[in-house]
Amino acid sequence: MKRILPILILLLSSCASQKHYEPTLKSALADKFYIGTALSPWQLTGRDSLAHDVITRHFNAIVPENCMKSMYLQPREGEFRFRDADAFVRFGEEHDMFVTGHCLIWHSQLPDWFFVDEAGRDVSPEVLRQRMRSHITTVVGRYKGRIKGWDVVNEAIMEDGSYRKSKFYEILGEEFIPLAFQYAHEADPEVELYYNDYNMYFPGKREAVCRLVRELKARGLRIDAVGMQGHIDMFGPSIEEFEASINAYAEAGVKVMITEFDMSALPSPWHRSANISDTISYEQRMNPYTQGLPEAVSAQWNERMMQYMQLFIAHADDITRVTLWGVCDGNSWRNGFPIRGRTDYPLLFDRQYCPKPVVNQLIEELTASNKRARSKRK
Ligand code: 9MR
Repeated sequence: MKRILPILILLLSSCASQKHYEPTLKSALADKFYIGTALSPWQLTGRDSLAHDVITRHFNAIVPENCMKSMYLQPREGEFRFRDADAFVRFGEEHDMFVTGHCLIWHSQLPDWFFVDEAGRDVSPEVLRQRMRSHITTVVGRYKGRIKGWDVVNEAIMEDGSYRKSKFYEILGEEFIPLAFQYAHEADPEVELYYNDYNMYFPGKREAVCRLVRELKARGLRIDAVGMQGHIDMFGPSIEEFEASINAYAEAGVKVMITEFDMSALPSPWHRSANISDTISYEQRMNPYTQGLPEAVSAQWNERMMQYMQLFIAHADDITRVTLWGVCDGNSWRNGFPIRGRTDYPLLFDRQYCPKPVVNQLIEELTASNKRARSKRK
């Protein structure tokens, strides 16, 4: 009890004044874009009432952080497990949210059996096509009409514009991408389809993704949006770099979604990436803020986050959704990447589930400008 008491006091007293702060993020941004968050199964139960309050008050779009990846949905060939995914979709419906599925075809978090036969050899192109079709048809078909958009292919292109040498690519060549879009569209002709990737502001990747979009469209295949993940940090990318890609994707003829936004507040002296295999070993100096973020760093973080939000708002005609990769700092994957065991501060809500200054600033500014726009119209 001795140890729990301070935590209880902290939680009870935390952001009490802001708890009923109105309006919320989703109402302030209502005429701009959906504002979303990634969820884990335990956040759906409602037992964590603080998280539940933040999720349902501030967000109107959700994406599953892990439970719809192929290793969880189809751990063995033909054996599907939908319990967590079903609960996730139900949660979105109960709270009238825009539900996105993540992700159908990805080289990572994929069950071992997907590419190999019984003897452990690579399967033929034909078998892989059949496995892709069966996975996509079963999963998309199950949530037909309920999931509004799918990340069909995730992270298939490298920063220099070349194709990632995944098993999908090795066995099927570039064709695996159009095939995945085709199968998804056949399974639910109404559902929106997206290509999703990180480091989408790199010029090489940008050109290749624009080429891909144009090619899919030229073949008559459906692609509605490009997802720019946006796992950024305090040192880059610049607003201008990011904006150049928003413009380029929009010009290629699709909507843009910011699909996995978070901004690390920690030292990041490496090449930026969201590639989970790039884990770096722990060093104390790389984890300087275990007791909280110093005022000056927090001010910088909030200012840079505000600049990004303003960028997205300025491009609201092209951007249909901005989704944060998690609800609050304590649950973010970035505490473990690319170095395990750090204390990071990448999201809009802190470890006590309180909104950071940028949230209130955003709500205030949007409310004021919405009011001005309304009185102009009168
Ligand atoms: O946030 C996810 C984390 O919990 C998983 O351990 C990790 C495994 O690869 O995947 C994370 O989410 C990734 C997302 O699905 C695709 N883009 C990069 C994200 C961060 O790695």
